[in-house]
Amino acid sequence: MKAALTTLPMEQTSSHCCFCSMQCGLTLIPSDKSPGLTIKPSPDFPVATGRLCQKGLNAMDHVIHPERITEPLHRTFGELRSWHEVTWTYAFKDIADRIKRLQAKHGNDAVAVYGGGSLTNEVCYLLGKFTRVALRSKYIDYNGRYCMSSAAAASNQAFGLDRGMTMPLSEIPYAKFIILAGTNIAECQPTMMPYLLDAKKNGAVIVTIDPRNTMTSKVADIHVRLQPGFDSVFINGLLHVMIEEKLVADAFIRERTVGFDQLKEEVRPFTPARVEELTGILEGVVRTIARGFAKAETGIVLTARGLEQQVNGVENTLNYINLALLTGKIGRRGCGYGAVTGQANGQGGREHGQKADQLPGYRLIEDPAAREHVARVWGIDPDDLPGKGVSAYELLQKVDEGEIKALIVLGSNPIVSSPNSRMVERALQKLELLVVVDMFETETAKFAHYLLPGSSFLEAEGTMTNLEGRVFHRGKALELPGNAKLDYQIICELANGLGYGAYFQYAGIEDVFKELALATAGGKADYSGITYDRLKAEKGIFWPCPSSEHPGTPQLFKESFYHADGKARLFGIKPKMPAEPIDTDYPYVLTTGRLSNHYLSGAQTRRTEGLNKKAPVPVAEIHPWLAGRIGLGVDQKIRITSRRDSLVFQVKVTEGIQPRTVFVPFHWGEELSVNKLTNDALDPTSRMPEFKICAVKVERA
Ligand SMILES: Nc1nc2c(c(=O)[nH]1)N[C@H]1C(S)=C(S)[C@@H](COP(=O)(O)OP(=O)(O)OC[C@H]3O[C@@H](n4cnc5c(=O)[nH]c(N)nc54)[C@H](O)[C@@H]3O)O[C@H]1N2
Ligand SMILES: Nc1nc2c(c(=O)[nH]1)N[C@H]1C(S)=C(S)[C@@H](COP(=O)(O)OP(=O)(O)OC[C@H]3O[C@@H](n4cnc5c(=O)[nH]c(N)nc54)[C@H](O)[C@@H]3O)O[C@H]1N2
Ligand code: SF4
Ligand SMILES: [Mo]
Repeated sequence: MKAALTTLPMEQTSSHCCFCSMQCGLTLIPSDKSPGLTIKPSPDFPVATGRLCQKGLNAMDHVIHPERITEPLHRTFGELRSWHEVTWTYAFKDIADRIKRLQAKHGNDAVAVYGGGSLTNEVCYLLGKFTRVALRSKYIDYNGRYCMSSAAAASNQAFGLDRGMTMPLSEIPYAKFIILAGTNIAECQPTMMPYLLDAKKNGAVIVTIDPRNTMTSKVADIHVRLQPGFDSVFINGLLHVMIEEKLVADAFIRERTVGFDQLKEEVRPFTPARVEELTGILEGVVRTIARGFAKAETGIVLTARGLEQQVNGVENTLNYINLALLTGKIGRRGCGYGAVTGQANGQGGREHGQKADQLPGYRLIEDPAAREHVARVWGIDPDDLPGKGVSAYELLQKVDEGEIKALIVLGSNPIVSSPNSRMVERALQKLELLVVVDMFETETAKFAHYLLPGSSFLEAEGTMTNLEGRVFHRGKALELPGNAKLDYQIICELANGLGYGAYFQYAGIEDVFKELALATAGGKADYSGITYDRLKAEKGIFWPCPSSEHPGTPQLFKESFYHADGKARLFGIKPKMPAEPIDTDYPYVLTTGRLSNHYLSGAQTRRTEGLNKKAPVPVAEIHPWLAGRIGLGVDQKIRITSRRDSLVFQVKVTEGIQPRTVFVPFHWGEELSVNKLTNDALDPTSRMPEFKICAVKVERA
């Protein structure tokens, strides 16, 4: 493999960080040091003006990394196991021939696509179109299933619309009471912290709810250290107090919601005394938070993966939404609910057809009107559109079961990021064709027949949609290295090889966006009033934006919600057990998550020296009580065993974690990959895996 070469002359100097959903603006400036450019915060992008976190500042390192793949690589397993370079012409032809043969023998659905939430709207859109039009397969899903699916399902059920945040970040400083649940903003969206600190300066009370003391809980007035899995019990306690003490917004509930009576019944048994018994959270704390939030003139509730990545993730999220609805804190200044989106384009990535049941514009693939509309834009017969497929993990199970024979992965590293990952490892080895489009030979690419060099964020122009629902344009800054290709061109050329090139003729990426905008017209995530010209002039437009005169919609739900009757839905939640409750054999809870210096499967940040040296390996966090129980000595490691596997980790002993809980970050592969231990039980609605809870044994190693 050749060292990656980046021809540094720039086409433009502004871009956006490739990592989290804040999508901070950055500027490339010439420097004396290699590679001749450094990254500085953008002085004018209105989301995190003048700020970047450590990841953003170091975001160029992986782009110019010597391990970057710059030529199409091919290998046959068996005798010849090592990669050899091939031409793009050879790769496209051979991949298309193999797909055609597999589909002739096993049917169209034998070939599947697995996408990602870091990709531009245009690439996400094309992946969906490619699967339905060129492969004519129903099987596509993406890594966002592991990320935003529970929040998405809950927002759709409650509001009739899923845009992560119902309001722009600029509303946060006006909130007088902020609840942050299962969201570690200080490490995961660091440049959002100034908004919270501004609110605090304006007198806001901040409550964090998390089994660990985090960097985020440091700014909280009250930190609720809950055992994983108990959010709905705790929230029912808050709702109980609000109703019992008549603190709810009667007029808002009457005029703008449905379902209050059922909710009232459900929370009746959850007196603060009972909640204390079940969770250990003092009665007085329950009352203080309930009263504080309900009585505050304005308030915001933010949730993230902590309570969403559970088999009860949708219900947990619905219960947090209940807090905002019951107190009328939505659709006005300083108020709102937000599921804090994770990936760079985690928002746009879930709107344009990468989901198994979805067509562009957040349309449902099973809705005849939606099929009709999108088929017309694509120039095909609606009857030729496949039906709905299955969720990401279930798709990988179908690989394991042999129903799916070929898989194209673009923008994800599912061996590191999927639960119960030994299953995934086994499954991928059964594939007759695995094509990975990436910048690196990831853990997943180790099992690929083809590894195709795709583009990095600095090389690919396109649009992204940040955690607020703000659509913006990201220009091309650098030339592609070697023979790497733009992701969108790879998809179009694969379609061409399959004989469907006529449906993928674009003069450039802006052309793809124009078609995307048409395909979304009239859908829930309506981008039809957005153009590249507007985005360049306006520095972002909030969807829905249904016409060229429409200014976009920063604050949602001012007058009505998106259900047919305009009302939101309250759902009374009966708290349920996790899929794998602790017992005498497996007496502790393993929860997993992130660190500030690494991003997701680590494919990019483990190759970034400045970040990797700060956290070279995963370190498990345990409470001194647990350390004492297992007789842990100085510098000893621990063995964590779940029903699926057993791994050894370095340890940090900290008072800051709930005593029965162990936390391990998931950014590593192979024998350091905590996903070998995690449970693959799925939420019945969102099909989100239970990354945040599984029962484990902990011993000295
Ligand atoms: N540095 C960094 N930033 C990132 C990412 C990254 O990998 N690294 N990833 C991005 C992506 S894709 C995402 S989705 C977001 C994720 O952002 P977050 O969801 O904020 O991150 P996590 O660490 O997964 O989980 C958040 C917290 O949930 C807590 N938690 C665990 N179980 C429970 C529970 O039962 N209830 C409650 N209330 N809390 C619980 C954990 O202790 C943890 O502190 O971050 C984005 N930003
Ligand atoms: N145990 C546990 N597991 C989890 C989670 C957890 O909290 N706990 N969180 C889950 C969550 S929230 C998420 S989002 C998933 C994410 O899981 P993954 O999707 O596996 O995460 P990434 O590391 O972002 O993988 C993206 C891959 O695409 C490549 N890539 C990045 N940008 C581009 C591009 O523009 N073009 C191309 N062609 N390739 C690109 C990168 O090099 C990388 O290999 O992990 C999930 N897994
Ligand atoms: S906050 Fe997120 S988008 Fe901003 S620099 Fe850090 S990782 Fe990048
Ligand atoms: Mo995520």
